[in-house]
Amino acid sequence: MSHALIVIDVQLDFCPGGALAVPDGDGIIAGINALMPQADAVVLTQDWHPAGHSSFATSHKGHAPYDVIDMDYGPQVLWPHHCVQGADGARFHPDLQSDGADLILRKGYNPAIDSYSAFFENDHKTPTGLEGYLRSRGIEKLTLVGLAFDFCVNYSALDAAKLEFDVTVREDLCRAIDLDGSRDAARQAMQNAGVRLETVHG
Ligand code: VGL
Ligand code: ZN
Repeated sequence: MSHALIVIDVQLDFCPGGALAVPDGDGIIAGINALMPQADAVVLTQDWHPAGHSSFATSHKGHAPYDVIDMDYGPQVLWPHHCVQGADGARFHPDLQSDGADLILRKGYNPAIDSYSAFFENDHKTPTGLEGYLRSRGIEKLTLVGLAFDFCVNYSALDAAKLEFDVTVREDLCRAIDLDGSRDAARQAMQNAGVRLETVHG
């Protein structure tokens, strides 16, 4: 059974010093690099928003970062400006071995819809194309790592499970934003969906 490593959003804006820094976000990079040679395929995702994206608080008058609003497709957390196409903060962390990637998948480029998941935008309908890529390469088993555990990793893992991939999240190679208990909620949701949460002590 072919196996892919899916590395979610290890970008400068999600690391310490970045616009939407995840605590210790860069602490997982060495461990991720070490997993790359063991995978049949390595996919890196890159959060990639146009300026003025609808997920940015500044695009909604009277709203502040971390407010939650109702969009056509459901509730949406508003974020600080982050991962703007072409900006430094959107680049991969320089320590991430991006040369090891078979595919770099960008997401969140649609101005009107956010895309946490690597498989579908936040309307849960618009595909990114990743499913087709993996299936046409004969991949059935996925290991997910990266940032943030409770948002993009969580959404990606839930979609992957729904698509009937065999999904493991290496929790030790993820870090969480943890907004209002979102970390525990994400763990629960992934467990309920049949996602394997694994921590390797090394
Ligand atoms: C993410 C919030 C906004 C993530 C991306 O990668 O988890 N979180 N955009
Ligand atoms: Zn984003």
